Formats: sequence, structure tokens, C-alpha cells
Amino acid sequence: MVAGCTFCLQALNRCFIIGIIMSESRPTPDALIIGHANMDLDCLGSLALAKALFPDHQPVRSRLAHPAVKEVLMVYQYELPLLTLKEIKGAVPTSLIVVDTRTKSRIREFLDALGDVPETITIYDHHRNEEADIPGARLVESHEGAESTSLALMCRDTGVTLKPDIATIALAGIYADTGNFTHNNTTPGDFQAVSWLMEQGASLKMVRRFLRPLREPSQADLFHLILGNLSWRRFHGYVVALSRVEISEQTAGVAEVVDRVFADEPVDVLLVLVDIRDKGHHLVIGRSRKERFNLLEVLASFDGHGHISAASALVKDSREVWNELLKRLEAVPMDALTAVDLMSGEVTTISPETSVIDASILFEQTGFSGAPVLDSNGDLAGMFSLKDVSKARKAGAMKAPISAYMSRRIISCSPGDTIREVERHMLGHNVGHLPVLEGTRLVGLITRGDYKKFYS
Ligand SMILES: [Mn+2]
Repeated sequence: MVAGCTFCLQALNRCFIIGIIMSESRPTPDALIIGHANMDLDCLGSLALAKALFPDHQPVRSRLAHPAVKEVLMVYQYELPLLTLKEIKGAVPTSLIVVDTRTKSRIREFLDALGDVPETITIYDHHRNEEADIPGARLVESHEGAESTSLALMCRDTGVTLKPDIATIALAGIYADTGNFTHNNTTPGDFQAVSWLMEQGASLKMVRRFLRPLREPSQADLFHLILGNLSWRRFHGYVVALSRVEISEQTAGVAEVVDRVFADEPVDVLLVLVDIRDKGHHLVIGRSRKERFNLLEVLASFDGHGHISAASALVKDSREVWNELLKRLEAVPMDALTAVDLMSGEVTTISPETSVIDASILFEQTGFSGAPVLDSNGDLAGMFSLKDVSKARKAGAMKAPISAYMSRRIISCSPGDTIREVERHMLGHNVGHLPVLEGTRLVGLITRGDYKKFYS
């Protein structure tokens, strides 16, 4: 018979009360799990899962935490006890596990608290675009939308089962980091992990509670402030919404407010500069819907971190951040996709004299549903499509030249037109074949198929 704790009736090695007493009476924990400063839901989910995977390690909380994280910890403080920075002061762990970041500056507060550099450092992280600069660390890289995903799948694959509460915390992390599975970074693995976490008893109802946006009155104020100062500008063909606001002191949950604004604004990119008056700091937060618009590069001179499509930077000096940001937006080379990137350059064309029946045979053989019609000078004279074939068939005029049935009202675009303009042409005029013209010369053709390929 194993000795049990009188209070929670668990075996001693599983009892959290003993655990707390032990951790207090043991000034130098031997093995620790840390995340990044100002932990978010995915960071917390990763801490919880890493603890399940490596039960001999103790998770540590960061000094600051997102409001949603604070709420989770309030609910689950006994299910997921976390050490504080004070409790690890001077400790020299033999093993340190770092989750949800690979960057030294983001774990500085933990390193500063420790007495010495741990013997082994293992990183579990999905920030593929961040610099891995923690010396001597082994990196286990993941490609999922949330780090909680890869750790949950590791639990699943190694036969570790979770308590429902831990599964709930992990589930919240995946929802948060994938923007409810709508961000570009979302992977099939994220869905698999969610499916497994639901099997472990995760509570979707609780997750919905934690993800509730704008829980603080100050967040609602900031939301309206950002919206009120919003202006739209174009950079490299992208529509960028910019907003600059000032708040009196640093508050948590600014990123959640920015997410909320971004969800409502039909723009490619949102960049918000928050001037924090009392400290003279500046917080830049960016969100992007376009893969080619690399926010990490835009924020590089501010020491930004995050992902290509969601990044932020805290500037602690008195730089002219706003002007520098605008200059970066102008200077960082990232050309928006244009018609040239979408079009097929090798286009099958037909001449106006071709008979409808021959064109119809061509369509049948090639699978095309339409083709540009070029006159003897090589200029675009019209577009001929399957629809025109059926018109001629109804009229019993299959032998007529296609010039009698082709459409002469041509909707076309230029090679440099952005995706947005291409979209406007194709969807606005409901054309399935958009010729790309340089002057009067045909240089390519964009079909519905090309357009769909772009989104796949
Ligand atoms: Mn993450």
C-alpha cells in the first residue's frame, strides 16, 4: 500500500499539497519548464502539456501574463500549479525545457532568476521564423499552428493520457494561436490535436469562456480608440490599415484588442502603434492576411518577434517609432502578387475565321472552356467561350465563323495588376477568362482555375 496524502487522498508522489511543500522546502528545483515572457494561452497550454510529458519537471510562470491566461490560472491553479520567478531564484536546474519560443530575449526573466545556466536545455517551439539563439539548446521544431498542438500529439503518440482540465487548457491554446482555425498557420495537425483533446475530455464551453474577447473595460476603450484612429494606406499593392493610439500605462490584453479590430477590417494588413505614456515605451502589433507580407521583416528594426502574419515589438527607447514604421513599410521589399504570378503565359488562341464547330472540337480536345481570339495583326479581337458555342448551336450556325458569336466587349487586366484588381475584374464582371494585355498585345490568360489554385 502506497502512503497517501490525508487531504487529497492521492499517492504522495502525485499530491499537489506535498508538491507545494516540497517545492518550497527545496530551494533549487532540479528540472524546470518555462515559456516566454508575458505568456499567452498557447504558452500556458504548452507548459501544461510539457508537464504531462515530463512529470519530473516543474513549470514556471512568467512575471506578466495575458488576461485570458490569468483567468485560466485562477480556475485551474490547483490542477496546474506553477512556480513563480521568486521560487526559482538562484536555482541551478540540471534540465530546462523551453516551450513556445526559441529566442533568448523572450526567456530573459527566467535566465536572470536562475543561479546558473542549466546543463541541458531542450526547446519545443513552432516559431520557425524566429532566431534560435539560446546557446547550447537542442531544438525540437514543430510546424503546427500552435505549440500546444505538437506537444498534444506527442502525448497521444507516447500513450500519455491527460486530465480533462489539462486538455481544456491545451485546447484553449490551440484555438488562440490558430485564430479559431482561420489563420494561415493552421495545419491538419491542429485539427488532429483538437480531436484528441476532446477525447481526453476537454471542455469547449470553458474554452469559449477563456477566448471571450475584450473582457476588461480598458480593452473596450482601446478597441474604440484604435478604430477611431484607423486610416487605410497602400504599400506595395497591399491595403494596410494603420492606427496610432496613446494609453497612460501598459495594460495587458492589447494584442487581443488588435485581433478583434483585425477580424472586423477587410484589409490585408493591420498595424497598430500604442504609445505607452508613463514609461515612454512603444508597442507595435501587426496582423497580416497575406503570406508575402512579412511582418517580422517590417518589425525587424524594432526587434519584433512572432510569426510572419502575427508579430509584435516593444520599443523601450524614445525613437520616432511611427515615422520609422512608415519608412519600413515603404522600404521592405515585398511585392504583392500580380496578374503575372497568376496567369498562364502559354495561351491557346484562335483566329476570327475559325468555324464554331472547329473551336468546339478544340475545346473538347483541350478541356478549355474559352480562348482569346486574335486578329491577323496579333491583336486581341474578342473572347470565345463554350457559352458562345451553345448560342451558335441553338441558331444552327456551327459552320459560321466565330467572329459572329465571340464577345467583343473584353474585360482584361494589365500584368502589374494586383490580386485585388484581378478579383474585381473576374468576380465583378463574372468572367471566367481574363486576358492579360500589355497595350494591345496578349501576354497571358487568367482562368478560374488559376484563381482557385492561388487560394489552395
Ligand atoms: Mn504559440
